[in-house]
Amino acid sequence: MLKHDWTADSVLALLTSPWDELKAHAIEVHREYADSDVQQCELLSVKTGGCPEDCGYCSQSAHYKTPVRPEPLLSVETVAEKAKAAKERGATRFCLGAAWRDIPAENDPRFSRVLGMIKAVSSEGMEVCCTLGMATEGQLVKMKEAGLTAYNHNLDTSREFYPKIISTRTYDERLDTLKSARKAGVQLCCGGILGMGETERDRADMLATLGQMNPHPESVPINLLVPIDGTPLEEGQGVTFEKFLRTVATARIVMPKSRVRLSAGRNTLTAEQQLQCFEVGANSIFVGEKLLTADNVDLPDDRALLALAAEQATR
Ligand code: SAM
Ligand code: DTB
Ligand code: SF4
Repeated sequence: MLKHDWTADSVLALLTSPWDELKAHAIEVHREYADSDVQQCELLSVKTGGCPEDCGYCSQSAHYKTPVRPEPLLSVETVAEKAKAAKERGATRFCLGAAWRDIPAENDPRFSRVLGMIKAVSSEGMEVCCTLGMATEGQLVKMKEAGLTAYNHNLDTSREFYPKIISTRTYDERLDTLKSARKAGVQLCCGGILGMGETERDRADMLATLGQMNPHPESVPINLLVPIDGTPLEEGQGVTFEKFLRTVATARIVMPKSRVRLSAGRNTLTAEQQLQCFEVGANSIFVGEKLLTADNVDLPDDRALLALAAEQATR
């Protein structure tokens, strides 16, 4: 059943319930409501580095000295080529990311170029997702007209923990962009990061905030912190696999129909661990050698993994 009255307490109760119960509940919801295939998405950084925001985990923030070198906005042609190659590799969704605080104004040539990129990806017959920072309803309407499927804008963590990670924008600004995307008729892709030193309650609070959205975000990326040299989170607090798996299972129960996506940090999990995630509710991954700036999983490994996942789903 789809519910939108989740509280941090009710989600925390699920998250900390005995594993056998949580697992059985998540599998039941997954079988009844969720798509059983594993969606393959590919990412492309269309504008890298030099970002004015101070997100404490990010390789692209201009506030920290990280190994990433800034690169200007890619051309529409380059994006079209990369999208075509991703499709040939089996991806059905292509996500464009930019290290911007907000999208350039509608009369800025860079905005027109972004619209060109969206049209190019959409004409390949792939779902198009963008993650370009804060956006207004007007911009999102234009992007929707160009073929945008979804806008990614993560809550990252709980409202309480958020200011310990980011100081240059507020949780409410995040929620405003998400509301604008909904009003523009664009699907939401919204999730967070585990392993930043947050508590179990922070994770429950974030899932409750997502679960209160009506409708729920169509997709929910669950990232494991990729520690980046030079950032405040370079040491990385980490999270145990057990807690990660519990979060995936709980996300499935809270948002029965959403795509729950294993996102950054998947290369730190074994194939066996990823299959456990698929069993309790994950049904999407990022494929391809790179995420935005960090390494991802090698293609042959993912081909083998997806074959095992398909076999597991028929059992
Ligand atoms: N600048 C845009 C924004 O912040 O909305 C879009 C790009 S940003 C890189 C997209 C998301 O990637 C972040 O919200 C965060 O959840 C995730 N992310 C970024 N760096 C990460 C890292 N080192 N480890 C895990 N997730 C990360
Ligand atoms: C999301 O939640 N994870 C993706 C996507 N949305 C844009 C990005 C992960 C970025 C990982 C770090 C990097 O590549 O720099
Ligand atoms: Fe900029 Fe996005 Fe990185 Fe934050 S997460 S520093 S907004 S690119």
